[in-house]
Amino acid sequence: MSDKQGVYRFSFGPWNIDEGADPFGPPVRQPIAFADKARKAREMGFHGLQFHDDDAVEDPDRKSASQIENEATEVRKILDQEGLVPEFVAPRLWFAPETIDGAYTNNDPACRQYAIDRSKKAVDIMRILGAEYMVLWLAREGTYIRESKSPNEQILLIRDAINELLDYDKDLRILIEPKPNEPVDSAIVSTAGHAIAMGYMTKDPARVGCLIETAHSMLAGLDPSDDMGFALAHEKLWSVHLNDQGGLKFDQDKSFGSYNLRHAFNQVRVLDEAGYGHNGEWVGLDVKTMRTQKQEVSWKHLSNSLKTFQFVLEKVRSLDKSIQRQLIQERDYEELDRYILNHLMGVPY
Ligand code: GLO
Ligand code: MG
Repeated sequence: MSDKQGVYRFSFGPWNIDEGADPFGPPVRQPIAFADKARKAREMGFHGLQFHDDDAVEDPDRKSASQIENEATEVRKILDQEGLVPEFVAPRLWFAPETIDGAYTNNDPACRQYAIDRSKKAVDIMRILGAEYMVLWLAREGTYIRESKSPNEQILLIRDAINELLDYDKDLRILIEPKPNEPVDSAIVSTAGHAIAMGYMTKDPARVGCLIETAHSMLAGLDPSDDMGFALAHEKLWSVHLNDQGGLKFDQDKSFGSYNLRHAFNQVRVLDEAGYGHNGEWVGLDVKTMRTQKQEVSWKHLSNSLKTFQFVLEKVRSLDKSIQRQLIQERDYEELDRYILNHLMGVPY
């Protein structure tokens, strides 16, 4: 455990202010221009933005290198104007027809090649934007039925693809964002353990870390603060996606702390006690606008999540460690539970 407290820079992605479409209904809000989202980000107190490759350059598959350069340069100008930093670029490897049955693990070698070429374009975009690293959310690497792919082969194909990207850019750092399911029934790199082990299999483990998202840990039936602790112990927690989730259902991406404040408290406690952020690690949010929200207030889940983080951080730092230590020593965990609940509720202890 570090004796430093954490230092925090916050980010979100343009997809986190969305139009409200879901699998059962169409959009209910108008799209908001990127420049307006960037301005809002600054006004709300964020320090950076996250990107998919096509958040910066629309449909990069159809663009020449110079078109990519021009479009990404425009985005960079907007970021500079707002004083925002691009945190990462993630190749969108789950949209194109070539990725229907997976990207790096597709059974068709031509589709696998598409995924690698697309990822290299994402690296190029990352460099033009000046983003700090690449995030790999391996959305369609997995199966709908087990007999369609070999699990060990999938792992080796992902390793080979990552190795190729590490060769493509000698300074590239990749963060794997694990998720156990959705969109596929069963993802092959499903937990923090899988993501970190995957990194160790590559040719340069020092350049591969992970990003833990609250909801993804919960969908795996795990406690996000434990996953964060696991990654911290490996010195691999290079970013987080904070949000919340009401149990084992679809990926809800609710505002941070909105379902379970104690979960939120423990995630921030684990980060803060480890001195998170001193090596430049970001606190990213990956939260979705409620479909019911009106256009002009469609960013409140972001400012709410930020406020909750600050509130919970204050609770983490004002926890009386001597009481905590004493109750641990007495092994009176019922009393420790009481103390924590009183502390969170603002009731005198
Ligand atoms: C979806 C993921 C997704 C990623 C984003 C960046 O469940 O959380 O939002 O975080 O595509 O890789
Ligand atoms: Mg995420």
